Amino acid sequence: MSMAPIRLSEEQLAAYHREGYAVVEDLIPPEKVQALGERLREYTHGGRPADRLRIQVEPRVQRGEAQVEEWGDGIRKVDGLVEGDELFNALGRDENIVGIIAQILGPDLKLFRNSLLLKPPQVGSQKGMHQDSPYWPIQPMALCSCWFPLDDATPQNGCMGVLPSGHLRGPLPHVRVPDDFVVEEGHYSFDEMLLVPMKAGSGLFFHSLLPHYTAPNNSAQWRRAIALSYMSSFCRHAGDGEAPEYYHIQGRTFPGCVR
Ligand SMILES: O=C(O)CCC(=O)C(=O)O
Repeated sequence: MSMAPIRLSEEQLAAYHREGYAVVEDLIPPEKVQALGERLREYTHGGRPADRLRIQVEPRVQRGEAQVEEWGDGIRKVDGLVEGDELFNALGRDENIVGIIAQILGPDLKLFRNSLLLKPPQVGSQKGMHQDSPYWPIQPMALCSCWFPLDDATPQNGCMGVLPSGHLRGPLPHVRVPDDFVVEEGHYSFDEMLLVPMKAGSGLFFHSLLPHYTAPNNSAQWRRAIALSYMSSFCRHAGDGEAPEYYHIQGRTFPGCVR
């Protein structure tokens, strides 16, 4: 039995453009969430070679300021699974995710990044308030990420917090602080932040200029999430050095635009 594709309603699409984000419940079915979590654990806790992945360990664990039982329990971020793993590859091309992204960005799409963002119990650190585009060498600054948790994301274990409509302020000044790169103080207030608790498998689609934040995980529960960030093939690479070849998802590519 084929299921009807999941898409944003007209109201949800209008809300995305107005607020900078949209939540889609039950985007990824539970059995797929479970399979992704199991596959992830094979990379982080043994069973599959992780040497081709880009792995970031929690800075406090790295510095010996926090202890974990196993190496995999201190991992903060894993990049590059869509390119090398067939399960994650299929996820990057998921009909529902890509269909919704195409509603937002149009049909010609490339993948900018794919990351597993892990907040292990007790040691998962905060991600300070930031916009993604100031980190990224892509113009115009209008990418869209699909972020979804593999565990229920709660205020206690580090669910997303967003500044609704903050993408309309354009790029805000960012400053380096220890272990992070965040919106400069005075350009927002935490009072404006809306927490977005989500069930595992629900998806948050958000604009690359939407300021967002996640708290440290002081709970006993994992908070694992996957972020897939897409761009229109009309975007340009605006960084230093040679432009990388970005993963092609669907549609046309254009001369002078991202390869
Ligand atoms: O998952 C997190 O804790 C932070 C995610 C984030 O900042 C992002 O996906 O841009």
